[in-house]
Amino acid sequence: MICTLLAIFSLFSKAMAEARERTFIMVKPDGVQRGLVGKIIKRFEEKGFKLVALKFTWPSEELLKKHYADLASRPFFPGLVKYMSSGPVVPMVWEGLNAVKTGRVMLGATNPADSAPGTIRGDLCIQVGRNIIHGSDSVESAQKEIGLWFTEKEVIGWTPATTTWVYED
Ligand code: DAT
Ligand code: MG
Repeated sequence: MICTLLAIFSLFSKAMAEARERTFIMVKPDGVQRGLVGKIIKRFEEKGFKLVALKFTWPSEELLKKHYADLASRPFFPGLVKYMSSGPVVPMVWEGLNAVKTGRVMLGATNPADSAPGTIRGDLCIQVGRNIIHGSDSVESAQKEIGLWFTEKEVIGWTPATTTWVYED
């Protein structure tokens, strides 16, 4: 009996944890300059994901070098850091079931020339060096990126009134 209850509880808490997956999404300087912030936020809101953190900030080269540390040896790295630090950006954290993977699908391929129509990059940009949006590529990188851009207090846990209309019981 206790075992059954524990099993049900663990399945329930696993489902809850999955629904609370978080991804780091950022409108890049070209997205901000081109007035696409509202349009991009709207896509994530309309999907049903929950906004848990957002800011408007002009990032330092130091922060961007940490954010893109994995790409430090790539030939495009200096240009990437220069572009990303060229103006304000809008970093955000979105939460929901499969937020990381679905977020990447919503962004489209890294190079907009290969991004499917209907994706953010596929619809709104043309070149890889001006691809308007960043999204975490794994749950681990999301955790690292959220920690780089936000303090714990800046990430807000809350329950939208729509939750039971977005998720099955
Ligand atoms: P993504 O942003 O889809 O996760 P990534 O992590 O491989 O792609 O690269 C980070 C960013 O670096 C990418 O959004 C745009 C830039 N970039 C990647 N490959 C590039 C290339 N071949 N030339 C110029 N910029 C590139
Ligand atoms: Mg990446």
